[in-house]
Amino acid sequence: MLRKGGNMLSTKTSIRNFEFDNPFMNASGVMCYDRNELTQMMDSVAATFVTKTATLEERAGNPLPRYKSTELGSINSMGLPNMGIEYYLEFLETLPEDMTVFLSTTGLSKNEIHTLLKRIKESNFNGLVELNLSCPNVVGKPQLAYDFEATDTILSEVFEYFDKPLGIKLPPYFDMVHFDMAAAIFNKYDLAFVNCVNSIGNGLVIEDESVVIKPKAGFGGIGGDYIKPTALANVNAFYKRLKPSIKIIGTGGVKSGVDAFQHILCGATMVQIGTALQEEGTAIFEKVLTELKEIMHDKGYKSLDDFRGKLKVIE
Ligand code: HRO
Repeated sequence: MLRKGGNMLSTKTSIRNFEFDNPFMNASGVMCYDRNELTQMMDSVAATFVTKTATLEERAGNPLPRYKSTELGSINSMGLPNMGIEYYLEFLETLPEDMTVFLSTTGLSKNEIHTLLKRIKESNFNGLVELNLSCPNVVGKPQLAYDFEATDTILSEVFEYFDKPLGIKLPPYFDMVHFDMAAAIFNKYDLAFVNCVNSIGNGLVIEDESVVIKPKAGFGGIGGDYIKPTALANVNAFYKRLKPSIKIIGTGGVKSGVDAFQHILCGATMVQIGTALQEEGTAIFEKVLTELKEIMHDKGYKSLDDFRGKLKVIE
């Protein structure tokens, strides 16, 4: 238990000059579709939130059923349902000035990405932008960040004009060579953060001889317990390879203080919760924050810096 008086423990964390009381926020796609859900995020213990990935126009997304929870996590093929960029910009403009939030966005083409980022550049939005390069669920659209040449090209074009803090949402990588190649590209740019990881794309869950979601014959993005080891590996691989100015957001399989502690140990600056937030609602943030503080207290850590990136290896 935490003692009441004299408790000097801090869970503060920061990206660029933005400071957050704790590292917790939703993962884009969960509890962030509209004003109602974003307001629930604001009323929670989470330090900040990210919007659903916004496209230029509103989208209905894929046909239902398109999300299914399982014992070990979830599968989704939402297909980028969102209210459109103007809706989110309008909502974000109503927030108090001292509140820093994340706006997620992506285009269905290179041109759309540029149109969106130019619109955001000209807007009054003054938080952090998360460019989603890894949506696995739009039919006919590959995950951009698996194409290193295309990723390099788009980043080089974006950084010619975009001057607000920008990070990218990455798919999981599974090969050391790919960690090296991706990091070499990201290190060329003034990225504020990379977010590791999006769902593991194109998995298949089967029940009673059948797929469980309708789009793409049942193929969809996998989240939850299934993906924690992959998420931790990606957080740690990029923490070791990226220049220190590029922070890591850890996402994947977080449902307890231990999970969050492990993400931070691997190098995460912020920790996002997706599947567990979908299943348990915003009360998950209070639980996970309390558990994280208890772990820090038991280990004698007073700040996240005391253990961030300090994963031990076996000599
Ligand atoms: O909307 C989705 O289907 C979706 C997106 Cl954009 C994403 O980035 N990751 C995901 O698992 N689902």
